[in-house]
Amino acid sequence: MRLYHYPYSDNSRRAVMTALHLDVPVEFVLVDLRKGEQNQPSFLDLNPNHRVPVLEDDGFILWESHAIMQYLADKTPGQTLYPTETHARADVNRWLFWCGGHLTPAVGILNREHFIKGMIGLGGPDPAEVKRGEELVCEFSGILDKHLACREWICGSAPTLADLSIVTPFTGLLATRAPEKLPIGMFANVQRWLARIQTLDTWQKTTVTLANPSEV
Ligand SMILES: N[C@@H](CCC(=O)N[C@@H](CS)C(=O)NCC(=O)O)C(=O)O
Repeated sequence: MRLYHYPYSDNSRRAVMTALHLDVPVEFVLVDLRKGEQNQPSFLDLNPNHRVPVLEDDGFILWESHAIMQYLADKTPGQTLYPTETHARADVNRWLFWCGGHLTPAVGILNREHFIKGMIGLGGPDPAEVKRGEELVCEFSGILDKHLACREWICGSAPTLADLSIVTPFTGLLATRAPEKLPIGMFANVQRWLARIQTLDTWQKTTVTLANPSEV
């Protein structure tokens, strides 16, 4: 199995963390987004969306980070990250969709305004967009904070794919380079949960790659 990724990509990181946590034998293939390698024809054959992560398993190609996480778990006998009981699995799925549909795009607005625009020569942050991004991040973080008031992990007493997914927008580019621009400091339960995630082996292994975020 091959997992195409970029170490500074939040979307890649959740797939990489899942592979490491499950101990799936995966060859990690770097796609350097700074060099535009995602736009090379050979990569576009794998993912016409020009995005990482992508998984290749014996000729089967899968893109979309959450689909990759689910696939890796389903291929791993005895795993506990992705429960098989119907309600428990639906609960995890709910948070994966929430992350992809709400939280990640909200943090994405702030990433774009504070970093990406500057990197690609589109000028400085637009205050109206920054305000919109901050409001959305606060709204969704508030929902998660309330949910975590009586839980150690998002779906109960043990980590699941939901935790490995949701942690990545909270700890990506913005949080690494300018934590003060990510308005989540006031959410105590989220902060405690983030501290808990940072004790996971898989977290530590993938954090090494964020050692020099100025190179992103
Ligand atoms: N919904 C996709 C999003 C993937 C995505 O946006 N990846 C970014 C890096 S975080 C990327 O590869 N961007 C390169 C580009 O847009 O050219 C997923 O969850 O896998």
